[in-house]
Amino acid sequence: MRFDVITLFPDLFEQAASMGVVGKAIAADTIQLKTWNPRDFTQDVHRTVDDRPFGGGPGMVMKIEPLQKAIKSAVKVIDKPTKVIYLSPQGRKLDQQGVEYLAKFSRLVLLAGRYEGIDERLLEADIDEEWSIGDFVLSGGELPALVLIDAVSRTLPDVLGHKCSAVEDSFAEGLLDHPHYTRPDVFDGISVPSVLLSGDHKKIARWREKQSLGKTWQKRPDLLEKIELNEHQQSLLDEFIQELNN
Ligand code: 4GX
Repeated sequence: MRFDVITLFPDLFEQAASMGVVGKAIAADTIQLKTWNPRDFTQDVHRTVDDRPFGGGPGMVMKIEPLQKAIKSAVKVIDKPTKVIYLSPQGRKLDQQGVEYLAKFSRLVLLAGRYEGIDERLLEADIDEEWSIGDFVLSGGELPALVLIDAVSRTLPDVLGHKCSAVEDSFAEGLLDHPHYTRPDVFDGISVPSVLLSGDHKKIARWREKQSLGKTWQKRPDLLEKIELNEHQQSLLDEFIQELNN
């Protein structure tokens, strides 16, 4: 999977994308990341990328020409199924389902905007899809672009080992993860649930699934409304709720 990011802050991406799971995937060439600075596509001595809004008002708007040149240059480097994406609060809200949809493209071009936004004509002419990472306002699209890259990369077959795919499955099912513990087995007088020390892997898997259902029911009941629990899951959840009342 290849990401091309249009950004005034390429350094931010070099930094963030060198770390952790995404960094390793780039090192292994499972994903490729390239940045394109609209400033490099300007003609004037000041390398101007923003201008005052028509109609007046505070703030600046990103100029159309440097952005369009940057997008077109990025798009044409390789001939692969590509989506050009603009990160903005007006976009479709990103969730794991959206992440999996985006992961199906072999290449994404991400436009990370600054200032008050981009010229609307660029949106109409060159943007395929608009996505938001949540209902709040940031000072730029760079962090949303990094969020998207991280979340999409994690779903790719070779990025996480098989070990982690079970964890992934729990999210794919629309549930929260189960609780985690590590040593020491007693901390401040609080013990790790004994089942986790039992060595009985079937019992452990059952406990984790029950916790996953129970935590989702407690913390994010809205997620449960979106999915249909099977009979086994429903009885595990009933058991979780029953145990709370004991
Ligand atoms: N999820 N931002 C985009 C520029 C902007 C301003 C106004 C359109 C209209 C954001 C988010 C986000 C900050 C990125 C403003 N674009 N992006 N930027 N939330 O807040 O994706």
